[in-house]
Amino acid sequence: MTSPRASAGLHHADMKDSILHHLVYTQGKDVTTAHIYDWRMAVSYAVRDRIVDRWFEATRRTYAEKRKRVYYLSLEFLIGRLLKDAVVNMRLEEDVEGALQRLGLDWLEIIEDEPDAALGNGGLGRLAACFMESQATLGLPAMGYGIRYENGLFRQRFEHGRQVEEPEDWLGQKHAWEFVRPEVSIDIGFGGHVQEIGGRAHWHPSDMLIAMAHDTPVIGWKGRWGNTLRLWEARPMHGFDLARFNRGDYVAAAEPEAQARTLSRVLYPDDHTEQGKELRLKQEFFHTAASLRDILRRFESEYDDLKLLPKKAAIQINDTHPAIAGPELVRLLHDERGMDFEEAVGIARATISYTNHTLLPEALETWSEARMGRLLPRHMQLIDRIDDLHRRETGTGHLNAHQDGRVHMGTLGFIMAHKVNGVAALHTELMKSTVFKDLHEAHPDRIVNETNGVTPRRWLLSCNPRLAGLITESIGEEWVDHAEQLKSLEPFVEDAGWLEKFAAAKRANKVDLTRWIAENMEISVDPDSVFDIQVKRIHEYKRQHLNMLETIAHWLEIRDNPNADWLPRVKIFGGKAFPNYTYAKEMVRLCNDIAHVLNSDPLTSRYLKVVFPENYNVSLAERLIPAADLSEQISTAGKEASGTGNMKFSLNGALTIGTLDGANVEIRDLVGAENFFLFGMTAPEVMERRHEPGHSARAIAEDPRLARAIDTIRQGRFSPDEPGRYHMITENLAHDDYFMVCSDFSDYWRAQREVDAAYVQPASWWRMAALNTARTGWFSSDRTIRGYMKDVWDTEAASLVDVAAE
Ligand code: 26V
Repeated sequence: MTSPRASAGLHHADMKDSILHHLVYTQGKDVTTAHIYDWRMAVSYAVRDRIVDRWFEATRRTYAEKRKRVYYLSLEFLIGRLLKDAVVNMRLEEDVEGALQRLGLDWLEIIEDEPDAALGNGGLGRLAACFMESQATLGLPAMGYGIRYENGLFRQRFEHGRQVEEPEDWLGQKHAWEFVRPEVSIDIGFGGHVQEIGGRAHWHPSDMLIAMAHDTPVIGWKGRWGNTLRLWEARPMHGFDLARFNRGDYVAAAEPEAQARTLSRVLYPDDHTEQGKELRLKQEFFHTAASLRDILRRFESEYDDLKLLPKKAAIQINDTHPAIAGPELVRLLHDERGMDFEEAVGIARATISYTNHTLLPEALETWSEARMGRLLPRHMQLIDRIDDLHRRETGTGHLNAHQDGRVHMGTLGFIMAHKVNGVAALHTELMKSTVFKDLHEAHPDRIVNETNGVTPRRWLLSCNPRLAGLITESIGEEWVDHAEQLKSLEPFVEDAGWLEKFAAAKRANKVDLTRWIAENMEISVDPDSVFDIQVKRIHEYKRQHLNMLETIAHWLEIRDNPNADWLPRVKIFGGKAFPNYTYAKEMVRLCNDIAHVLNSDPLTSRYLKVVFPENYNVSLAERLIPAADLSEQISTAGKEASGTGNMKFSLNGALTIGTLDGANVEIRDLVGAENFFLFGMTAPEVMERRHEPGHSARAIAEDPRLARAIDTIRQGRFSPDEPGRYHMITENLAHDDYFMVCSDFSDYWRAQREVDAAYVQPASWWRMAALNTARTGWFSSDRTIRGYMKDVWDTEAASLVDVAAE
C-alpha cells in the first residue's frame, strides 16, 4: 500500500507521462516548440485514454444484456467545451492539475483554448446535450444522432453597436474528442422517381451521397457509464472527377464534392424566416435517414424479428426537425423489408416519440408538397397513405399532415408517435388546448409532460466550484447525482454563519466576473451591485426590450435625483439575434447604444451600468450564471415553452424576476412564491388582452415612466447622430405590441423595486437565494430522463460499471 499522498503523486506522474507521450507521439511536437493548442490536445488525449475502456465496457454490457436502447435524434447538440466536463466527470481534476503544475502549464488557459462546439442555436440544442450527459450518468444505454456541422452557430461581433456575424470554425483545428468511423458510411438518396413493380414501390433516387459517422464518447458522472454521440458528415458518393480534371475542367471536377459537403456545412439558425429552404429539408432527411439505417442495422445484427423493434429501440425526435423519421421508417419496413403497410406504421409508431419545443406559429415547420414531392417522392406518397390510415383509425377528416398543399411536420410527428411531449407543465397544457387540440381529442393519452432539466454536473459542480464546495462540505457529495438531496440544505438557511459562506461564494464569483468584464470590455463594475442578468437568444417574445425600457426609466429617475442613495445595479445582457430577424437586430443595437450612453454618464454610472458582452455561448453562460443575483425570465406568458436558463440561475442561487411562463411556473411552485419576484399577465390574460384594441397606447398613457422611456428613445437620446434609428421599435411598441411589453411594464417596474427593497436586507436576501439552490434539485435532467424512461421509452438503466473494482 502506498500512502494517499504518494499515490496522488503517482497519479500526477502517470498523467504527466501520458500528456508528454501524446505531445510527442500524437501531436508530433517537442516540449520546446509546443503551442498551447498542442498541450491542450495532449491533455485531451490523455484524459480520453482514461474514458475509452469505460465506454467500451458500457457498450459490451448493452449487447450482452440485450438491453433496449434509446436513440435521441436531434439536428442540434449544443455541447460546448468537453475537456473540463470529461475531467470533472472522471474526477481527474487533481491528477490533471497536478500534472500541469509539474509541466509549468496553466489549467485555466488550457481549458479556454478549446473552441466552444456550438452545434445548436439555444435551449433545444443545449437540452439535447444535458440529456446525453444524464443518460450516461444514469447508465441508460442510449445514443445521440446529429450532424457534424463544419460551421456551428455564427460568432457574434459588435461593430458600432450593430451585430455582425462571422463563421464559427470550430473544426479549423482537429477535434480531440471524436473518432472517425469510415466503415460506418451510409448511402443516402434524394429526388428521382418511384416505380411500382408487382404491387411494390421502388424508389430510384437521382442524387446520392454518403453519411459518414464520427463518434464522441459521452461519459457520465464518476465514469460509471459511457454513451456515444454519433454525428454524420456528408461526403460525395463519387469524389473528384478525374476525367473532367484531365480535360482541364478543374472547377467542375471538384463540383460533386463541394455539393455534397454543403449538406453538413452549416447549422441553420433558428430563424423562422429561413423556413422553406431546400438545403434544410435535405439536412433533415440526410440526418434522419442515416440514423434510422444505422439503428436498423444494429437491431438486425442482434434480432431477426422486426416486430421486436419497439421492445428494443426507442427513437425520440427532438422537435419536428427529424419528423420525416415516421415515413422513412415505414419505407424501410414496408418497401425494403416487405412488411405489411399497416403493421409497419404500427411498429414505427410504437418505436417513435416526439417532443414539441415551441407553439410559436411561425416556428412550426411546414414544407410545400411540391418541394417535398421533388426531393422525397416516395415519402410524399407514404405521407398520404399514413394520413389515409389515420383518417380510418380515428374516423376524422381534418387531421391530415398533408393539408392545403403543405406537409405539416408537427401533425406528421404527432400521428407517427406513440407519445408526444411538451417540455413544461404549462406548455403541455397549452399544446392540448391550442395547437394540438383536435389531435389531442382524437388521442387523449398521447400527450404527456416531461419538464426540462439541466445537468447539475456542468451547471453547478463544474461551473460554480465555490458553491458546489460549500454544498458538499454541508451535506456530502451525493447531491451531484441525486440532486433532490439539495433539499437537505434547507436547515442551513437558518444559520447566519452558513448564509455568510453562501454569500461569500456568490461575491467571489461576482469578483471574478468583474475582473473578466474589466479585462475584456474595459468597463468597470462594482461587485457589490446587484448583478441582474438576461442571457438567451434575442427575440421579441423574450422581451429584452422590456428590460431595456425599465433600465432607461430607472436611469431617468436616478438622473432626476442623482444624490439619493441608489442601490447600484449592473444589467448584463447576452445573446444572438438571428441574421435575418431585423427587429431582434435592432434590439441588439439599441441595447449597445443604451450601454454606451449610460456607462459614460457621470451622474449615474456609479449606480447603473449596462454590460452586453459579444458572442454569448455555453462557456460564457458558465461564467455568468454563477455570478448572478437576479435572473430575468420575462417572456410574454404562453410563449416560452420551458426555458432552461431559468433553472440554471435558480440552482446557482439567483432569484428570479419572471412571468408565469414555461418552467417559471414550476420554479416558483418549488422555491415558494415568497422567494420569486412574480409580475405580469398570465397566459389567458394575454390572450384576452390581445383582443382589446389600443392596449399598448392605453398602457403608455397610464404609466408616465413608460411614456418617458419610449420618448427618450424616440428623441434619439441613444442615437444622437440618427434620432429616428429606433423608429421600428418605438412605433411597434406604441401601436401594435403583440408581445405586451407596454401592458406588462408597470408591474415589471413594481417587481424590480421589490428586488431593490429585498436586496438591501442581506440576511433575508441570502436566505431566499439559498432556498432557490436548496429547492431546485428537481430540475436536474436526471429527473427528466427518468420521466422519459418511465412515461415514454419504457426502459430501464443497466447496472453501472463498478469503478471501485478496477
Ligand atoms: C426551429 C427552426 C426552424 C427554422 C430552421 C432552424 C430551426 C431551429 C430550431 C427551431 C426550433 C426552436 C424551438 C426551440 O428552440 N425551443 C426551445 O426549446 C427549449 C428546450 O425545450 C425550451 O426551453 C425553450 O423554451 C424553447 O423556446
